[in-house]
Amino acid sequence: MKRILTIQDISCVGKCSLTVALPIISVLGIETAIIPTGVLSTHTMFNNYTFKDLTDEIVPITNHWKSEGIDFDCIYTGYLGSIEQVGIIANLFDEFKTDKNLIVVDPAMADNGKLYPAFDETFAKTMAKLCRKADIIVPNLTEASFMTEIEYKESYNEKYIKDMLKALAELGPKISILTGIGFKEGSTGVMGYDRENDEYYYYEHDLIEKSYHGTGDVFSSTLVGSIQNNLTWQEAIPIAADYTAKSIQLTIDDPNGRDYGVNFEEGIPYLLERISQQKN
Ligand code: PXL
Repeated sequence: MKRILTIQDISCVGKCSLTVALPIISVLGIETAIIPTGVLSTHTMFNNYTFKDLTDEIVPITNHWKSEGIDFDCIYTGYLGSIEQVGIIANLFDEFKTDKNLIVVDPAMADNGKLYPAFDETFAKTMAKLCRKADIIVPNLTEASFMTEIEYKESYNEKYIKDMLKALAELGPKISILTGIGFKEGSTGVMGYDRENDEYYYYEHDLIEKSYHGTGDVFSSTLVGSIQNNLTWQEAIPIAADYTAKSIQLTIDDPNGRDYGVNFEEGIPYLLERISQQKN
């Protein structure tokens, strides 16, 4: 069985980061080790959330793992709490990187043109440096624009997106995957760029107008879990995008739905069906 290490916060209520990554990656048949970077009562879109920083735990945890000879097929990071933490994770990548394993960075820090409340532009620049060490990065357009310092645009054409992907590639990752990219009214999609082969891939699907927190984490966790099931990144993108859209639709359809995160749980049978179809 493959083993992923995912490094993100625990938002106790909110359906994002570890409470999304752990169930999704596990259900895809991958052992999921974690480093919780901090514990929050809720995600940061609630008011008055509590936050306990766990930065001091990271190095002792990884030192123990090193002494036990524990290694990982993939290391996947999401929301990280501070600049100091990003630096520690960069060292962790150096220590645990092998010839075979995959490093995936989802620079979860911004959306809709704005940084999340806990971050500033210096944090975004530090996150850009972490991307140098990644095989795959998964930003949305806002995160990409903060990291590349290219102006964020709400309406754009294909050239703007392809230039953004090239600028992301210059940060260092082999593959850059931009989420939430639509060129037509009523549609959205995901565009990826493979720097070594100079190849783009675009997957388009219907846009569901309502947006929720945690959808980026559903997408990235599914992408990572699918790739660890030996799918290519191009095969993994439609599954991750469609499962995210399904989770949004299930949330909208639920008369008792809560709006702080998406109903990825009831979409799990759909996800498993898609993965098994792709593997056959
Ligand atoms: O990736 C979303 C996310 C994760 N963790 C925390 C957040 C958010 C989004 O708001 O606040 C703590």
